[in-house]
Amino acid sequence: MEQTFVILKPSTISRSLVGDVIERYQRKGLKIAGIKMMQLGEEILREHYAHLVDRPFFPLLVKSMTATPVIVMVLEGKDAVAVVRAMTGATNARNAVPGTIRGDFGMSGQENLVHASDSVENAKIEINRFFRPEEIFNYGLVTVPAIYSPDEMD
Ligand code: IDP
Ligand code: MG
Repeated sequence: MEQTFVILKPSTISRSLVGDVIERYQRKGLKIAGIKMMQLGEEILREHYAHLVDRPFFPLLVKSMTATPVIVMVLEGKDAVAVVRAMTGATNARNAVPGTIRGDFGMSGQENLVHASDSVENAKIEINRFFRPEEIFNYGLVTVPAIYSPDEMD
């Protein structure tokens, strides 16, 4: 099934919301295929946020993303990229719809709790950037037949 990439940002770690955020993904029916804690640095952030390096707020973004370790995850499910993006909410958490992670937990455009891949193509690139192949696990979830109909399980 499709995989997507998520970062629980320092705003999630600092506010002790790790359990609340992960619980949402699990309750939705997404499978955790990979998860680990790591300290990000400027080099990987310049790659990951290449579309933002020339923006005036980029130094603040690096400071924010390196303030504590982060938790990176690979989540798996049907249409996982679009589903997780929808659960994430708008970039500026003040504009994010209630019911989304940013909409329920955040008040900031920068300290917006989570990163989620925005396309299937970028999800593949981001997973490869942050995970080694042996850190991603292929295992069965006994709940799957209750989460999907047989013709949705491809
Ligand atoms: P996204 O996280 O919703 O995909 P992007 O535009 O890819 O949004 O931006 C990446 C991250 O950079 C955002 O999640 C946020 O932390 C930060 N960011 C984006 N735009 C701004 C801004 O205008 N001010 C401060 N931080 C920003
Ligand atoms: Mg983005």
